[in-house]
Amino acid sequence: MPRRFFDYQSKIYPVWCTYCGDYGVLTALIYTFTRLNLDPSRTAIVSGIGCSGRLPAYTKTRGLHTVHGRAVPVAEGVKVARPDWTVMALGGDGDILGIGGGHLIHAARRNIPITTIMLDNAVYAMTKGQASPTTGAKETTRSSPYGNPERPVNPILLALASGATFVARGFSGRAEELIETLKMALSHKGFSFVQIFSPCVTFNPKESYKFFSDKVVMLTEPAKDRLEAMRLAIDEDSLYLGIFYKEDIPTYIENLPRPSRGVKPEALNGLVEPFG
Ligand SMILES: Cc1ncc(C[n+]2csc(CCOP(=O)(O)OP(=O)(O)O)c2C)c(N)n1
Ligand code: SF4
Repeated sequence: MPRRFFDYQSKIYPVWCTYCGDYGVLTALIYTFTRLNLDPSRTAIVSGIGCSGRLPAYTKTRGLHTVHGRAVPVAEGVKVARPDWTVMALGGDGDILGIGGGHLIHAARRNIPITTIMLDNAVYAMTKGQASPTTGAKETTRSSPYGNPERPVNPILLALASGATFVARGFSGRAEELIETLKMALSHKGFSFVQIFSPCVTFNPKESYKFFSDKVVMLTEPAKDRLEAMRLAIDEDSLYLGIFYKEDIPTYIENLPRPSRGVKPEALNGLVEPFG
């Protein structure tokens, strides 16, 4: 029997501020699960720490609220142990690009078959609004009252340069498009990365729903190649939504060597004395 919205929604009421963008992401994600009719017991959301990191508690899928910056490697472990599950790593821009930035690059280049969902509000919201890796240059935040001296990371460009085989962007204020994007990301056979603009109405009121609504442009199809996708990612006039790039190549799990009878001594190349 097809599953419904309430089959995926937990009874825990979110503690996010009223109008937080994360509500839109939660709702879109649950609709995505419904449309894909995913089995909640074979679906896992692994989160880091932050306002966004609370999301798994609000769903009935399997969930792990891990530590700051470690959603991606824990999700990789879950996927390797349970290759038949749909596994997501989910966190904020601080979590996925700051403390966890190294993990993103390596999961992408290895083509680990998980979906990384980054809820981007351009601040460290849970710790009360410090500048994060996606805070714009010169923007004022609680930790940069005279303007941010750093330049931001471009998450789409980083994911593309790291070799991600599915790279997309959504906006929590454009629910239908976000559901379609998440559906494609969760159906992708390799590593997928989705950046979602998710406004923090409390600590970053400037990047509001209106700010994004005025700037976003929906892509009609993915770019022909990685380079064209990179050009779209650096376009400063339009913030593109949808799938920037998609490529079907073997995943890390498919590429794992499977020796039929253990390691052959000659494969050790004299480095280690074979046992026995
Ligand atoms: C190792 C470690 N360093 C720092 C913290 C403090 N901390 C908790 S949440 C957070 C910021 C989260 O920001 P982000 O990942 O962008 O998520 P958001 O709250 O914006 O959703 C930080 C720095 C922590 N919990 N663990
Ligand atoms: S502080 Fe910002 S990100 Fe956190 S719940 Fe409130 S609006 Fe959402």
